[in-house]
Amino acid sequence: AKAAARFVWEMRDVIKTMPKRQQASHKGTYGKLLVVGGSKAMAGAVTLAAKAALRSGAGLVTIAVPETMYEAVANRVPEAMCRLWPAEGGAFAGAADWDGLEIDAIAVGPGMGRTEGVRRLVNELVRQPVPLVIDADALFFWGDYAELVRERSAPTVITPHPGEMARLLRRPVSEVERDRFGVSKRLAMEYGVYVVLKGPYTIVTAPDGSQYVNTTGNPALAKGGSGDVLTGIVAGFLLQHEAVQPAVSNAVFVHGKAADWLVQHGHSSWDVLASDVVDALPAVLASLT
Ligand code: NPW
Ligand code: AMP
Ligand code: MG
Repeated sequence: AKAAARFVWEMRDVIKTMPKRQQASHKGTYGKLLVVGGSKAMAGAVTLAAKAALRSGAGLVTIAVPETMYEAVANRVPEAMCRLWPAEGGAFAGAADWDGLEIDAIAVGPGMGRTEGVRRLVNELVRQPVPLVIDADALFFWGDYAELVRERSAPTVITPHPGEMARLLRRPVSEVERDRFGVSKRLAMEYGVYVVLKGPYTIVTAPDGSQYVNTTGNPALAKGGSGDVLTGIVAGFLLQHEAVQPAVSNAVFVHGKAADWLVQHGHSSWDVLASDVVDALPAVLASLT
């Protein structure tokens, strides 16, 4: 068997691959992102993801949420535009809802819940010919659409934590944690996806099986909302990078680095909130220019 190509993705790799913002550019240059998620019980996740994407340089962000959340979301992220998707088992009225919407990438999952409506919506979004980040509750329906993912020609990135990875593979968490490299690689190669297996030393695996280990981040991130922020950064970077693996690895690096910066600047690893991680992105990104 061929030796596994494994790398540590370091600061110098990030600096080398971060795309510079061009003088001759406008918001469209940096991509139009659709962030799909949200439910009554989890209103924050989708706004965290959208804010993180905007803070990461996305040019235009549209948040798609169920109708019941429209006010909350629209008021919380004034920079983002807003669309609706029918929730709680309602039929998916895709064409009508996305009328006139131009998108360059989609991030789906944060705070979505696991209703029948979500299942249908996710299956619909997987068919869109743009780069796609699948996270959180959208991963719950993996079995439904995995074959569709295999046939996608635009890049697909999935961002499971070990619990989500275990559910997706129908294996115990202990088995995932015992062989983080192996399970990531098999999944990435089988479905042609970029796999971000989260946790300390997050592993990014490309569809060719090459693997990139992240060294930033700390237990301050072990709090609700952290993953939702990562999803936004990944999507934001995907829009701006030429190549997918550096986009994803840079996102994971910057996300962890923001948490590291916080504990070095007046925060403890107890108090950090996911919103603080978003708020620390400016300091981290400024250090990369
Ligand atoms: P446990 O509890 O540790 O024993 P789920 P989720 C297990 C939204 N959120 N890391 C774990 O076992 C998300 O966006 C909304 C993590 C448990 O059995 C999703 O839409 C927020 N878990 C939704 O909540 C803030 C691990 O996996 C299961 C693990 C559900 O997402 C919070 C958890 O996975 C949240 O982000 C590990 N290393 N190892 C908001 N403010 O709106 C084992 N597990 O059931 O998919 O739940 O991650 O909370
Ligand atoms: P989620 O479980 O989806 O909210 O994602 C959690 C995020 O926080 C992932 O990016 C994890 O890699 C990160 N994270 C959680 N716990 C730790 C930890 N102890 N050390 C480093 N990163 C962590
Ligand atoms: Mg999560």
